[in-house]
Amino acid sequence: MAASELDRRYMEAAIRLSRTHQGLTGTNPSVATLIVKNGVIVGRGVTAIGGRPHAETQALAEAGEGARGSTAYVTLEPCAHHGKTPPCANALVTAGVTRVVAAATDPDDRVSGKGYAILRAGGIEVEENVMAAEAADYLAGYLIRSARKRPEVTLKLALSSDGYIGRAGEAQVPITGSVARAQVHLMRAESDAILVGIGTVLSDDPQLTCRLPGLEARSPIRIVLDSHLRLPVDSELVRTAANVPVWVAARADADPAKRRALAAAGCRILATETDCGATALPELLEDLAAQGLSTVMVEGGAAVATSLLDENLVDRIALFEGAVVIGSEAGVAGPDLNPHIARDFKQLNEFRFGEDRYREYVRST
Ligand code: AOF
Ligand code: ZN
Repeated sequence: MAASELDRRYMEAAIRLSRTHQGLTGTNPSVATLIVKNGVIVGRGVTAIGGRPHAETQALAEAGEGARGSTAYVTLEPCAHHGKTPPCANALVTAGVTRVVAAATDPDDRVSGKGYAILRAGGIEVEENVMAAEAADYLAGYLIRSARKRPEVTLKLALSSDGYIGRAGEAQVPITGSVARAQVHLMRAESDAILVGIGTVLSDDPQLTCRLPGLEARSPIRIVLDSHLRLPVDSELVRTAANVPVWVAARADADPAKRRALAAAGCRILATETDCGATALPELLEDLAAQGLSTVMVEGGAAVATSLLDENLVDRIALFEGAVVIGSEAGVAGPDLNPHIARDFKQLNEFRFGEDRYREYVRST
């Protein structure tokens, strides 16, 4: 039986469920499973915090005997490998599930089609690629890390209505309102790391944490591109480094005394061969992926954004536009986005957050 409109609606619900652990599952993607029998959801599962147990085993445990004769909706192909637990594909067969509707195929070599093969060999009817694009959007960090050996890079920008990112000589000029700011904090919580250039730290002294009530513990790693270790030891970032990690990418030959001072304050120093400009970025991102990071959100400034765009290292642009007017006398220009958007991106959506306009673009090339 081909996928129906109802199948798509269950899959949509599963994709939304998968979002709840986005950023919390380590190198494992956050995936979800819904087990549906006679129109009733009898089991739900989302990859556990830390990455295990997998979604399917939890959903099957909740469904119990109810899984027999059911349909399972999975946002990623069920695994086929023996990790800490037996393969989810086998668990679905053993539980007596009769139909599996799946969104994305797992690129992991240990799975990649083998999960579907186990299901079919066990007599399960399998529907692949149902809402695959929507699921892939949520799995982007995992899929990009797997295909490109680097994290998914999201460039977050807030522009005034006249197109500026700040006012010269002034720290943290408010450009968007409270609703948009809350959304940015949620995006931080869902990211593995936030990345900024040292210029942004020196001018704004930002915290870059998630300060949404109840989600404070979900602040991501904060990464500063700082070739010459100019990061002040009394900055907000360094003062909070014991609670929320701070990684500093610096030249290997940067001042050893400063290196020791930052390390003593709890920062981790990542060495790069060259200045942290465009040339060091691919290597740095590869290093971050090797250390298990799947998603990085870039929050400033214009130089870092321009380098990443020029190197084709941006996968997603999250563009907030506020009602504020800054004026050309003091306006700090952002990166020149338009040629990049026209050439390499397509618009994914558009919302309003309070008074502010939000548009999201994803790479189309
Ligand atoms: C699933 N369900 O919920 C997730 C899956 O280290 P392990 O044993 O946990 O395996 C990690 C791999 O499992 C990961 O690379 C991906 O292929 C798959 N993720 N699979 O059946 C899940 N999160
Ligand atoms: Zn599994």
